[in-house]
Amino acid sequence: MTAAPRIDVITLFPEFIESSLEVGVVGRAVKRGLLSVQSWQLRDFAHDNYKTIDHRPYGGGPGMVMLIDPLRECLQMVRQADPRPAHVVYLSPQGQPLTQAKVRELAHRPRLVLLCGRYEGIDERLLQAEVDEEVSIGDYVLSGGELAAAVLVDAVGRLQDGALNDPQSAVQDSFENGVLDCPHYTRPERHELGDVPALLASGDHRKIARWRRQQSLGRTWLRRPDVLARCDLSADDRQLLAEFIAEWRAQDGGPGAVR
Ligand code: 4GX
Repeated sequence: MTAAPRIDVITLFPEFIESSLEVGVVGRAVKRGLLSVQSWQLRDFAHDNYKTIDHRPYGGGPGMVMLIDPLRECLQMVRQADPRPAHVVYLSPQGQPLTQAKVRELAHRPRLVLLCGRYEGIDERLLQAEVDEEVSIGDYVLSGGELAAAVLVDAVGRLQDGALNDPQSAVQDSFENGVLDCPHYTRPERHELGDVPALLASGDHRKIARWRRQQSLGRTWLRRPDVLARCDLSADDRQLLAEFIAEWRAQDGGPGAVR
C-alpha cells in the first residue's frame, strides 16, 4: 500500500484550513485517510517574544512584507515531516491561473506544500529559493492566501481515488470535457416553473447523451467563448453546435433581439 497524498499548509490561520475540512466530500476524504492535510502555524517559527513574522518594505510604501526566516524554518520542518519530495506552491494573484488541467496535475503530486501570504506578500528571495510554482485562483484580490489554499485543497482533494461516491461524476464535471456542464433536472417532471425537457424522460439514452453534449457545447458558446476557442471539437461536436446555434438564432437571437 502506498501512502496517501499529503498537503501541508503554512499559514497564520490554521483554524481556517482545519474548519474547511470538517465538512463535505474533501472532509470525508481526509477522515477516510485518502488524503492527509496538515496545517502549520507560521507564528510558531517567529524569532522574538512579539512573534514577529513581517516587517516594513524596503523602498517604502504601505503594508508589510513577510520575513524570510520564519517561513524558511517552517518549510524546513515541513519538509522533514515526510521523506517524499514536496512541490511548493505559493498562492497569489501573480501566479498562473488555476484551471481544472492544473488541478489534475497537482492532484498527481504525492506531496504539496501551500504557502499562504498575508499583507503585501512574501519577501521575493524566499519565493525564488523555495517556491516551485505560483498559482492564482482568479483575477481578484483576497485579504490572504488561506481562502485560495482551501480552494486548491478542495479541488485537488475531490479528485483523490475514492473521494467521490460515483467516480463518473468527476468525469462529467464542467471543464473535465473541456466544456461547460449541461443543465440538470429532477422531480417533479411538471412544475409551475416549467416542464422537464421531454427527451430526458424518454429513456432513449443515445438521444439523451447527444442532447446533453449539445447543451454543453451551446452553453460554452453562449457563456464562455474563450473556453470554446481552446476546444478541439470533433466533426460530430461541430454539427451539434451548429444545430444549437441555428435554433438559438431562430428562437431568441433574431435580428435586433433585446435580451
Ligand atoms: N489567488 N491573495 C496572496 C498576499 C500577496 C499580496 C501581494 C503577493 C502579493 C490570491 C488569488 C490572492 C491575496 C493571496 C494577497 N501575495 N491568491 N495575498 N487571487 O488574492 O491566489
